Amino acid sequence: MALYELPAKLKKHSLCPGCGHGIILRLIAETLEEMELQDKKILVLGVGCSCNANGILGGDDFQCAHGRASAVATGMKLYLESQGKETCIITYQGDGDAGVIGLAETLNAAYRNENITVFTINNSNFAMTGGQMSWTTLKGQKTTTSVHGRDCAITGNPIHLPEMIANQFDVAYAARAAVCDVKHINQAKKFIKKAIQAQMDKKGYSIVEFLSQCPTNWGMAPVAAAKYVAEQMMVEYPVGEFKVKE
Ligand SMILES: Cc1ncc(C[n+]2csc(CCOP(=O)(O)OP(=O)(O)O)c2C)c(N)n1
Ligand code: SF4
Repeated sequence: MALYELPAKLKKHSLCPGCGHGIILRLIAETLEEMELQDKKILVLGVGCSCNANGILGGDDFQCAHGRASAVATGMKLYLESQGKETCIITYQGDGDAGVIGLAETLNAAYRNENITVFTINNSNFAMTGGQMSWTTLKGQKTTTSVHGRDCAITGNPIHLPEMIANQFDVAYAARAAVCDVKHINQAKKFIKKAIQAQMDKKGYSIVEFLSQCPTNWGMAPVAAAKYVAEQMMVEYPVGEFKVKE
């Protein structure tokens, strides 16, 4: 059965209209189906709006404490492989989860080139808790904890996670995608496939960061939020591949 034809009870979520999470999850579902990995995938979930992924792709999911998905995924991968089970282990985390509270776990897994895939969703804020400033918040961007706009002289500068990992560690794959229009959605799907393929080829750690619209916390309609990704976020966060191990 196609992943996106799962019974209605598995499709329930509480994502806001126009949220990028839904597009990204759809792309992951399609890719897993095309690669015939539905029975091998385990989704390791962070805490945040990303929790909406719980149950909607079918198969096994594991909900972690906030930020700990890379550590949990590492343990799972090593144990299940030691038992002779081929797995496709994917973390699905917000930028706050993977790049702030869980940064140590994320970097340690990348440093060791663990054979897992990390998908992290950059919506430039801590969305689920009400839109607070994150390390990914743009310079000058208003959030509930930077009401006059982010002042980087006080807060430090936005973090560029996939570039940092590609530059520092001997990982298999690192990229950034966006889901604001058809062209970038198609590109995002290609990056998802390459990241998962790297794991299945046992090349090691792969990460894709997705620039993702959050209309609710940005106080924008969905179309304006998609435009904000293309015109503001992509200036700070260029999309593309930063590391592809042959
Ligand atoms: C240890 C811990 N600290 C703080 C929280 C509160 N908390 C829940 S979700 C969240 C923000 C999540 O933001 P992000 O990871 O960017 O995901 P998003 O909601 O934006 O998708 C926070 C701080 C928590 N659940 N556990
Ligand atoms: S608050 Fe933002 S990230 Fe969370 S579901 Fe709504 S639009 Fe999506």
